[in-house]
Amino acid sequence: MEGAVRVQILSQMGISEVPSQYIQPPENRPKSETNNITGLSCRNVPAIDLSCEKESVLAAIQDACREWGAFHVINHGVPTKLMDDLRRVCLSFFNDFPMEEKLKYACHPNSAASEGYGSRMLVSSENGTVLDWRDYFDHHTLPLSRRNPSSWPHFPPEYRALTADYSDEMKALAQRLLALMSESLGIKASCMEDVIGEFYQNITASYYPPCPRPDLTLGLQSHSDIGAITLLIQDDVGGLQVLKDGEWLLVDPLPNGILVLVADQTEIITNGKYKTCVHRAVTNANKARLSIATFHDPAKTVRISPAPDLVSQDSPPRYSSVVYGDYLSSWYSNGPEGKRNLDTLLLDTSK
Ligand SMILES: O=C(O)CCC(=O)C(=O)O
Repeated sequence: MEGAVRVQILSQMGISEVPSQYIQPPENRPKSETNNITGLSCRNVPAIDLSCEKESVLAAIQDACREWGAFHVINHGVPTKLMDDLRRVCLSFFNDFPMEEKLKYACHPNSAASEGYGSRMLVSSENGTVLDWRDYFDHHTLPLSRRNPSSWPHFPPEYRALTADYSDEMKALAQRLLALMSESLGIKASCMEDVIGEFYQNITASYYPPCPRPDLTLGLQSHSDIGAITLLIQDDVGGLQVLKDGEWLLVDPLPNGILVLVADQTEIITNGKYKTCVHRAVTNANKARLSIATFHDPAKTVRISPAPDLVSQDSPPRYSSVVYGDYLSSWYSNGPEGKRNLDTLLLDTSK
C-alpha cells in the first residue's frame, strides 16, 4: 500500500493553504493569468480530422509533430459513448468510493509506475521533488499477460469491462497513428511500430481535486512522456498545458477529440524530426478535473535508435541508441524535469 497522503483528503479538509511539499519554486509556478482557466483559449494545438483525404492528413500530421509534438484527432473511430462511459466510471471511483475501499487498490510505495491508486509519480520525494496536486489510478493493460482486471476497481460494475474495451480501442488507434506518422515522413507505414515492437500499454486516470492555491502548485509537474505515443482524453474543466516556444499554452478540451502526444522514443526513432511534447497540468480552485492518458511504450528490453531510413550523410544520427528499460530507470531516478532525460542522449552533430 502506498504510504503517501491522498491529495483528495487534503482537498476535502477545506484548508486554505497547501502543505509546503506541494509548493512549487517560483520559476515553476503557473503565471497568474493561467490560474483563472475560464475564458483562456489555447493558441491552438492543431485538430486533425482523420476522415479527410489521406494526403492532407499526412501533411497535417507532419506539421503538428514538427511544430507541437501534439495534436487532437477527431473522427478517429473510437466510440464517443465508450469515452464518456470511461470518464464516468473513473470519476465515480474517485468521487463515490469510500477512501478505505480505494486504499485497498493502493499502488506499491517502492516501485515506480506500479499498478493501482496512488499520488506520487516518483517513488519518493527525497530528491527534493515537489509533490503533484493529483491522485491517480494506473492500469496495466497490455500485453495481455500484464492485464489483470481483478486489480482494477470493482465498482461501478462495468468499470473493468469498459477499461478493457478502451484499451483495445486505444491500441488500434495508436497503431493507426504510428503508421500515419511513419508515412508522413516518407518511410514505410510499419517502420515505427517495427522499432517499438509489442506495445506495453498503461492507462492512467488522473484526478485533480480542487486546490486552494493554484498560484503555488501544479497538478502534474512538467514532463515529456517516456514511451512512444500517448493518447489523452480530458473532461471539460481544462488544465493541461503544453510548452510551445518557451510559453505554457492551455490545451482547450475538444469534445470527443483525443489528444495525441508525441513521446520521447518517437523523437529518437524519427531522429528528432518529430518532437516530444513537454506538458504539465495546472490546478483549479473550484473544480476537480479528470484526464485519462493511455501510454504506449516499448518492452524494457527493446533497443531504441534513430530509424535507419531517417539517417543519412545529410541527416546523421542525433541520438545515441538506448535500451528502453535503462531509459525508464534513469527517468524515474532523475525525475522528469522537462526533457532532461532525452537531452542526455543527444549527439554532437556539428563536427
Ligand atoms: O492531466 C493531464 O491532462 C495530463 C496527464 C499527463 O500528462 C500524464 O498522465 O502523464
